Amino acid sequence: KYKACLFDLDGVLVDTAIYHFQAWKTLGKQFDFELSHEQNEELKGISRVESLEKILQWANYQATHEQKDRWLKEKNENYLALISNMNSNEILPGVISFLQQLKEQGFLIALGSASKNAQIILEKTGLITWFHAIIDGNKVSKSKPDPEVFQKGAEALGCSSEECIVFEDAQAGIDAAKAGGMKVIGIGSPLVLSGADKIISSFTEIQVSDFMTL
Ligand code: B16
Ligand code: MG
Repeated sequence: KYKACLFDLDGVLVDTAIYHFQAWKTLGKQFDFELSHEQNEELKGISRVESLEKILQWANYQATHEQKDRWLKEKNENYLALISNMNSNEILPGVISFLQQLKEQGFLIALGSASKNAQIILEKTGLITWFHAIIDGNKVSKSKPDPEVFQKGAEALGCSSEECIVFEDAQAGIDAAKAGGMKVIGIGSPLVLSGADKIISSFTEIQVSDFMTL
């Protein structure tokens, strides 16, 4: 019954969350703010602009439009520097063999990421060759938990939402998939994630046959 898999990028295929964390931490120094790991969890899956807004709220800092624009640019420059040496070693465990299985079984594969840097990360890691469609932060106007990114992914593959399974590490992404009427497999801990149809801690734990019955 399922024909397509839609993958989030950061935290699902590669662990760029650590780079986002470092880049925001560096930026935070400018307004004396130290981002915690718990706060970083809340930034997963949400857009760059929304992340900055949250951080400024936590820091209790009233920034001007000019400051915000400059800081968004600076954060991305920090981030791009951090990911500049990424390679296939940073693909998370089990991902390639899972993609291989999907390919052998004729599944369509799309990316559904909030990141505007998705394309470059897919290229650097060599993951790009697996994808039939790429929907990233440049192609959506509403960010997760809005279902737009996954709906556009399904549309690009010519599939209905019932035919898609989403793989997500962020609560906002799980909520987005559910809002789009899709089944979703959470990657992470059941202590942090809720509402997924199944939760696994990594792709080493899953076979195609495990989700066909969902
Ligand atoms: P960028 P995903 C998301 O990617 C990240 O989880 C989130 O932390 C980040 O703020 C967002 O991309 C925007 O990223 O600054 O590169 O445009 O998890 O949806 O693949
Ligand atoms: Mg993610």
